[in-house]
Amino acid sequence: MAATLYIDGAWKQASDGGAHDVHSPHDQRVVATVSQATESDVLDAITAARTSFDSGVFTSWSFAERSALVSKIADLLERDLKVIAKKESDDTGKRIIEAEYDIADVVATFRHFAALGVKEHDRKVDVGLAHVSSRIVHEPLGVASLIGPWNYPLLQIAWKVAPALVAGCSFIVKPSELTPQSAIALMHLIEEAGTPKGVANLILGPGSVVGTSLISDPRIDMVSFTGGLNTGQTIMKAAVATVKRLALELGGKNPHIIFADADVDAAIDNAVTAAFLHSGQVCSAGTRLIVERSIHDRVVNEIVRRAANIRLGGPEDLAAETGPLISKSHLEGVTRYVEKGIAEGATLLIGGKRSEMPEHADGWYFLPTVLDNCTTKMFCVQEESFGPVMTVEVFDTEAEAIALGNDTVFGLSGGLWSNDVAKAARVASALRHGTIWVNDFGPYRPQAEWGGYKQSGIGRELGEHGLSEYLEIKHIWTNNAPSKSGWFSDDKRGED
Ligand code: TXE
Repeated sequence: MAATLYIDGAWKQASDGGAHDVHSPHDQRVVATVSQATESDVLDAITAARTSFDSGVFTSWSFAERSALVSKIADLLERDLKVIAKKESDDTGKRIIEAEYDIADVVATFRHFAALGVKEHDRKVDVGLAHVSSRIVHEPLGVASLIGPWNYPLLQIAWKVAPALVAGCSFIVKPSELTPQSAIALMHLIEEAGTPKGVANLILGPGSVVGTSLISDPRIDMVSFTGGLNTGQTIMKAAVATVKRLALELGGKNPHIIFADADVDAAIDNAVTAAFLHSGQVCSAGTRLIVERSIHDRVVNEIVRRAANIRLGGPEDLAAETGPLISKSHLEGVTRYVEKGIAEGATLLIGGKRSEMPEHADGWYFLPTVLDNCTTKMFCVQEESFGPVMTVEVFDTEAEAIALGNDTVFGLSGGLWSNDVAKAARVASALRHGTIWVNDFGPYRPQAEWGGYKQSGIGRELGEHGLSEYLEIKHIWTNNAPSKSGWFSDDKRGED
């Protein structure tokens, strides 16, 4: 087995020789066997990151030099795009074409941060005193743990690694144990591009085994995490003792509002995509449909017809439109979620169970599902299933649509459809979510900030703010005509 941990500039096996198999969600075959780090490997990785940071080996590079490195990694990613996409498709079960789109987005992320790095970050401050020069400078934050999920494995890691490199941080990457292969490939490219030893480190294994030190060790300055709410809460608790900076992206339950005055055909088509793309395993999936009562039947009947036609299939199935769920336990969780919705009074219109097609027998395929007659207090409306399950609620007034759209502890994203420009602007402003799409659902660009209100997380990735997360801000005040402060008396009385 190849050595797959990357610690202090060297590829290593786990210190106890431990390894685990990665299984395809499509047919359960073993697609890779990778090292599973021990606690002592994790501590070695933290030591390497801390030592490299404190030595100045990378922080001494200018922003322009680090941007050039990130740009070079983008070139290497582009060179290896198909190979990496195949690995990601093996791990996630998603179609190769989708994985290729994702790796193209990874390249775009690296290019965005490389371009941002060469912009001027520091600034002069006019403090109103001729003899004082005052400057705000930006410095690398320190050592970061970068922990990623399994739905968009390399993309979510890229949103963290690219800005961390531009900023000059040292870091430890930990991808999901279910999808480690693309992170291993990225680490090879980071090495090939000439990153100094110890700056980038890779730890593999389940969070419950290798995560504790990554989120609590005092030598870690920051944890950037994308994953479930419960894990996010665990990370916040662990970060308290040493007041670590946190960047958390914890998913959402995203409202998708259709007004009767919208282009309803376009809205329906986008609603199908929003809910069922990647079988709903998308943090910004539009799985909570909120539709004006007068068009409910037209919209829902058409969505159900479309859902029935969605073709499920594995990586190599050219006719497939979406793939399996990530694991058996996730499939079981989504099944229970639908059962609970029905028990609470929702009406199952389609799906609600595992695919029974013979070609899906070995995979974790769940049918596109629509639950109608939902109300806001139901578990299935409030909680994220992270599967292909759309819930439907109705409204009569604009105020009701806004209230429903905001009746959630999450706040990652939301969409609305209306041809009334003023109404669309009012609703977009009233919805408390980090991204709002008007007459659209789903697109994002690395140039625009991404992140959540409320329990969807803390901080923002991408955009300009996505780099700021990895920087400290320092104010340097220089008095060019030093003089006494004169605050306390320098009277010599009492010295005799
Ligand atoms: O995520 P976890 P899971 C949501 C989605 C899903 C649920 C649970 O609703 O059903 O989360 O998914 C690492 N210390 N999202 O259980 O456990 C873990 O190894 C340090 C939303 O797969 O949060 C993995 O690398 N690390 C989401 C990462 O955290 C720990 C994407 C995510 O795993 C750890 C995925 C610990 N104690 C799921 N425990 C999104 N926001 O896009 C786990 N990890």
